Amino acid sequence: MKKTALITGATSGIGRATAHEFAKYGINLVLCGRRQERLDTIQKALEKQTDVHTLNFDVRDKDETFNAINSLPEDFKSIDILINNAGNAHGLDPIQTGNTDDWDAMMDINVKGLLYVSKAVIPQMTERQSGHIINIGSSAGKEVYPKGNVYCASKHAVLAITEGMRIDLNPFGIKVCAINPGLVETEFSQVRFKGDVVADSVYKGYKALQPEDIAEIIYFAISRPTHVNIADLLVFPTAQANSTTVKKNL
Ligand code: NDP
Ligand code: 8X3
Repeated sequence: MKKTALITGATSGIGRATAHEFAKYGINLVLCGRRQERLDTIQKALEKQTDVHTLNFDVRDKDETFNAINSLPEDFKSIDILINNAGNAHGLDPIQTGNTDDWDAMMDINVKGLLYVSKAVIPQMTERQSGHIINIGSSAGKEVYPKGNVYCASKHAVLAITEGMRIDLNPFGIKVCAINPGLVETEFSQVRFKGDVVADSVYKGYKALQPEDIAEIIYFAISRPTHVNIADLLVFPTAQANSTTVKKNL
């Protein structure tokens, strides 16, 4: 029986690469994001390999999130795998000069958005007594770095929520996992620096992780036998030792 995965943030970076990886294995896909034209392009590319449905909603909007997930057609309604990936950083500023709109965006998307999507999907998993939830955290969820304040807080929250989910969903046999990457070359820095040229320098002088590296790890996690749950995984590019130590050849 084919499994169905719902992936948030599937229009770019890690989420899009995960959609491509899962399609190779014939997993049915519910791809989510706000940029419909991108969802359409990815759907068109992957439909040769598997069945794909797209959902356009902003995870910050609770009603939109519930309405979108509740509107899934019969063939896509039963979600076996939830990849909570939508998220981003907004700004890199000391706490004293941080922008409150940036703070709102990070808490609303990375924390509350993840909760809304999970709340919309979990009841069917508890009912079936099966399911697998992968939350994309970050090395920033394990370590705070200068000017990372609120982004790091949002990712620490993702780890706390992951642990809470694993405990509460344990009686139902639902697997819960956090995958925590270090530097991955995606649109992340374009978003964080609002298109500023500084974004171009983030991945220069070393080989950053590629979104496909994380996608392969996500597939590894979801393809373990029933009795194996990868609970928490930290992955860096070889050039990175921690949030502030990156070996660059510039
Ligand atoms: P990208 O910017 O490439 O992708 C972010 C994705 O999130 C997009 O598909 C975007 O879709 C979606 N998204 C953003 N805001 C919203 C929203 N309000 N509602 C719905 N979807 C939204 O970044 P990454 O692929 O790098 O990021 C994916 C995850 O990985 C994030 O949680 C990030 O924190 C985490 N991460 C990234 C690292 C990195 O170095 N790149 C390292 C560690 C963790 P759209 O705009 O179409 O809505
Ligand atoms: C993304 C990695 O180091 O920019 O979560 O916070 S970092």
